[in-house]
Amino acid sequence: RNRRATFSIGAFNDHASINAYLDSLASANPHVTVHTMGNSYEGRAIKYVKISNNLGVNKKAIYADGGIHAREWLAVTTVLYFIDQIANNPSRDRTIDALLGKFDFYFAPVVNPDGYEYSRSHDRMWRKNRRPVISGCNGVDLNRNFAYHWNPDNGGSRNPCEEVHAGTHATSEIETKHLQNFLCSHSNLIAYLNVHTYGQYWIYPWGYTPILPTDYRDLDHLGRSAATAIRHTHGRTFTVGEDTRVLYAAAGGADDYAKGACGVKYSYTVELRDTGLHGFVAPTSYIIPAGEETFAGFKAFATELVHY
Ligand code: ING
Ligand code: ZN
Repeated sequence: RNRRATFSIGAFNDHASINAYLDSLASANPHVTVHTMGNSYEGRAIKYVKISNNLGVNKKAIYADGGIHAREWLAVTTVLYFIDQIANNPSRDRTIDALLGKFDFYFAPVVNPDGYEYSRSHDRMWRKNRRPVISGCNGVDLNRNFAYHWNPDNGGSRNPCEEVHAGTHATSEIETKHLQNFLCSHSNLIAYLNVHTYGQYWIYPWGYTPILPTDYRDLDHLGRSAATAIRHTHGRTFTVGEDTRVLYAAAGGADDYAKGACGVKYSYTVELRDTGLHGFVAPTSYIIPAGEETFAGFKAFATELVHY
């Protein structure tokens, strides 16, 4: 049976189909390799792809991931859209060829696969991973569990029954550990997008403090390049600024860790469409336009990044 038959770029696919798609892409395309960060608590492989034209040495790399929060399905489809565009370049876009001359790309569409599958099969609004923490309450909010200024009392919770439970200590979760290892072990990473829904924001550290990073002007400038390109695609407005200032304070997030602990300079949290009409429950009709606008933002961002 052709396993790819169950996967569609315009649908919300299950985790097994997504992993099978990544494998099939890698076997069909010499520019794509598939790797595993490690397994989730329930034993699912957290896969990522590397897309490279295999030319040049010591290229800088850009990494994006989705699905850190279980219910944010549009983040998963959007990262898959990026993978399809860069690996297959279906519209023969010269910008993509140019970017592959400058960067290597890494993408992990589902970094919380246990939560994602639970959201698909049991509770559409699930956010956390699925590890049993205490009797009757499962899950840690992975985006409160990272080991940079981790603090459950700053935008998280010590209560395992709450949606933003930060864990009993930093990096208590295996999924966090794999992601931290990935981020800090790829020393050529210059940019990271931690993709979420919803709200239409392109925001940067810090999440743990309202004090701006010393290089915030650089992050702001590149975020604005992305937001402008997004607006020119389907007219949506994305707000650019610091996590704490434009959204809310939250310690232990992936963007803070990538920048603060691993030195990934251009680290962002991207909140996709919309602004609340459908919220987390994005309709299937959003998948392609959200992919188009966010990828336009991504291309503008990466093109500008070449000059930095
Ligand atoms: N939003 C992010 C969250 O984890 C965020 C926003 C990230 C705020 C990092 C501060 C720091 O709450 C969603 N939708 O999950
Ligand atoms: Zn989220």
